[in-house]
Amino acid sequence: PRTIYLSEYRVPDYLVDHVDLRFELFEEGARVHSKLAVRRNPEATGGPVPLELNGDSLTLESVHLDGRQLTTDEYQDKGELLIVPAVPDTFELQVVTWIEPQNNTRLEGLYKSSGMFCTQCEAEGFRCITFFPDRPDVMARYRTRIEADRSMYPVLLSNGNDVDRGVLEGGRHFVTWEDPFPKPSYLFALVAGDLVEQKDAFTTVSGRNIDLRIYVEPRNADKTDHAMDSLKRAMRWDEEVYGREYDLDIFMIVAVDDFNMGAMENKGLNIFNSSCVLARPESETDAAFQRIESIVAHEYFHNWSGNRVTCRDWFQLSLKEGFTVFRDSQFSADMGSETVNRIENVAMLRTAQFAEDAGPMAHPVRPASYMEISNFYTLTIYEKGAEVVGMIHTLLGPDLFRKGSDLYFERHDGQAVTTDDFVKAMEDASGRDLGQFRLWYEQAGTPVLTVEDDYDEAGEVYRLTIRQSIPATPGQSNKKPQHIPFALGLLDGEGNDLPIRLAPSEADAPATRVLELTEESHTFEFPDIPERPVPSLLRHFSAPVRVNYPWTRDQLRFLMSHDSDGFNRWDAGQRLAVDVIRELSGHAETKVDPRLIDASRVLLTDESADQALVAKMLQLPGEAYLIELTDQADVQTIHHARERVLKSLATALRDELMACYRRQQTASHYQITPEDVASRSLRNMTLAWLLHIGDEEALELALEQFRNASNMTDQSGALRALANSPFEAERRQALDDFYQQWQVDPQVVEQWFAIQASSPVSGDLEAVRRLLEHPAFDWKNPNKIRSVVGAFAGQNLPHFHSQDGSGYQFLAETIRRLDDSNPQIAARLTAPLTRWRKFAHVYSEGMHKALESVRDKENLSRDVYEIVHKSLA
Ligand code: B3K
Ligand code: ZN
Repeated sequence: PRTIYLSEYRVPDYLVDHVDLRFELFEEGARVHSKLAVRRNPEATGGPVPLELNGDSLTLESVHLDGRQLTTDEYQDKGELLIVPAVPDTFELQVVTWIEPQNNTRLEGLYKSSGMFCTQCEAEGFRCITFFPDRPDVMARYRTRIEADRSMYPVLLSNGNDVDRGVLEGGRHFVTWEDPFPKPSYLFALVAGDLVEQKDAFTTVSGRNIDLRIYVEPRNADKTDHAMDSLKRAMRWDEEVYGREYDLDIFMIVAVDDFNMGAMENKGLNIFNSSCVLARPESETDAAFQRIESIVAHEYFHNWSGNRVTCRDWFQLSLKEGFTVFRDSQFSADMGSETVNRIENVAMLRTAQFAEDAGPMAHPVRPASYMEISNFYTLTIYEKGAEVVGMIHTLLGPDLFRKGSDLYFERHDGQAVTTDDFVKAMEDASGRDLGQFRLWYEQAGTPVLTVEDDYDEAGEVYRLTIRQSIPATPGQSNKKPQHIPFALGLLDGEGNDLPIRLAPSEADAPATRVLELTEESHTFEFPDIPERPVPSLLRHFSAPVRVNYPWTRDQLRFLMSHDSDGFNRWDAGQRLAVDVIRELSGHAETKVDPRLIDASRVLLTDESADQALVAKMLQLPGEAYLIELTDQADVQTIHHARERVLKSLATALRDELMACYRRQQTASHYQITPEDVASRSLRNMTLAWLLHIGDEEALELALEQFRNASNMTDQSGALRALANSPFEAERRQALDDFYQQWQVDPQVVEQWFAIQASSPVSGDLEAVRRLLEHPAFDWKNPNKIRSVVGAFAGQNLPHFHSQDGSGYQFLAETIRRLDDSNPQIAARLTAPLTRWRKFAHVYSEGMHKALESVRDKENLSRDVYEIVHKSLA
């Protein structure tokens, strides 16, 4: 496969102003008639060039130019390219193609999911529908007529407003849609199916009335309320916080079961993976409710950050994704608990994005090259990209940031632009120089900050020296220092914030001060500090960096209870736990530091503390994070050390855990307030700890909770605790009962798969292989694959990293099997193997072998090829 470089970017030779599509949908395939109004791009240089259109898996039936059918020697059909050598400056091109959606297992372009037709065009799926300049800087107005059997496909949807409909011969009908906004082809969408709709309405700030509709299969009709409420909240929020109003008269969401990712922001017609939109309390967990709220908002926010202003080319992907993730995190923080949201985002970033940034697939937020763009929908583009936007927000402050985003939307409305254009708008609106800041987009790798301090008692001056270094990443060895906002607090002996001055007697000294690091090393002096303070570093995780500072365990405990920054309270607890787990690793005699037990006791018993934060603080750092912090990681040793800490805590705090469990009473009416979510999470956590140590009384409580739960958070929490407990008979029974109860609901069956596949107790490799044979498993459904294979490789680390290499071989087999049918999913599953260099030899050898066996498959897809070859390089 060929590598594509950002430096090769050229403006398109031809532009398309208008696209007229007609789809004839049948069971044996679909005929696509396309009529393009094309003109030479005035910005393109050089003489006339051939017209080149992208295509993929298309059967070409005919080509007409300005109404005249071209003979086969007037064009070249090269499969991936349709070339018409001689074209005038302005013309109309008509192309008819035949495609087979019913055989499309890649789930890109037009395909079928449980009997309905649907599309996925980002990034390069439109070329699987018809020949087209399939690149985001070609923006056109679309008119789409869909024709299909009337009884099988009563609902026919596309982007924009529906302008015409009627009945055709042979039991068929049609609907025509017109989208007034020019858009890139990746935002095109079509849906045809037998769906029910939930209707609602929204009045915009300027008084326009918008029709809201969610389309689902009839069996899911009772699962749309939460998405609809989330949508209305998101629409209001975007008006209030960003001044963004919705622009079409109708906004539609469709749920489909077979989908490669979470959801897609097609103009006016968002298509969602069922698991990211459908929920009711009985069958979905709090986590699902929260995920749905944030994804519905994310896709909605794309209407401005992505659709109205889109990407010039796919290297700019973070322009829309980083900014939109930043926006949806702000929204979630406003809807729930700010601190808890920050903790969850950072935990994910530090576990998974830092790992990506330190591995063979590391790339800048704006990559310089790729082979397959689908591989670049990464944590770096999304989450690190959001952190980069967040740092601009921190540096500018909320008001100037808003001025910047207003300017960005106004200046670039209707355009396809670059991350640089975004930064420029922020600079122009604020007057700040973000020149050095741009390195965040260009340099890969996670900066490491090393912090040293000293205190001058006589002069009452506290000094902080911060050094930054950025590790080498593939293709980038010598990095320049970056511009890093570093939020600092200083605590006195009582735990109060000291005012932080940069000059003596500075007035209005803040309690949290954002220092700006621009050099390799910076020394800051803080006067008027009457005693040696405890530093609270990188408050609110003000930059996506690693921080090294020699905290003592007493300092960490002190920060856990006193830091005014909730995020750093949590972080101090994590650092203490990491330190204790590491101390135990490979040392069977070492006892768990009583300070960790005491700290946990305080958390468990302090009813006045913010319970949402408490629930987070009590969770031990995950195995994946512990691995990420370790060179030459020994997974089994890490797993056992963490287990030992967990068991010591559960044993020592048995009564407190029981009391905490019994104290949690949520309102009988299910709500997803931060308080209720925290309460359910504490219940499930205390239960899990107690079952982990085989507590008989807790077993009774778990069984009761499992049987009598009125919502899925409680029921699956109990099931998860049982599935990870030593009570074999009860655990099997509960798993069987759960399946019997929920087998009609595929989303719950996915949870049932994942609970087992991710469980070190219930999910050894043999059990996981049995799940693949289960009648509910389906190799064509990405959610099922993720809930078994993904959960095993991503969360069941002791079994996946079995030292005999069987887990790796299993994953390699799965990837080889999926590579032909669904390369995107196969490539995603490859991620856990790519980091083989991170592990001790007993592991890395097996991972390497597994990668080689994938590499040696014939006709490897471009998706998997890129990842495997970069990982082995
Ligand atoms: N933009 C889509 C992701 C498309 C992935 C294509 N392989 C969803 C989102 O980020 O909103
Ligand atoms: Zn997105």
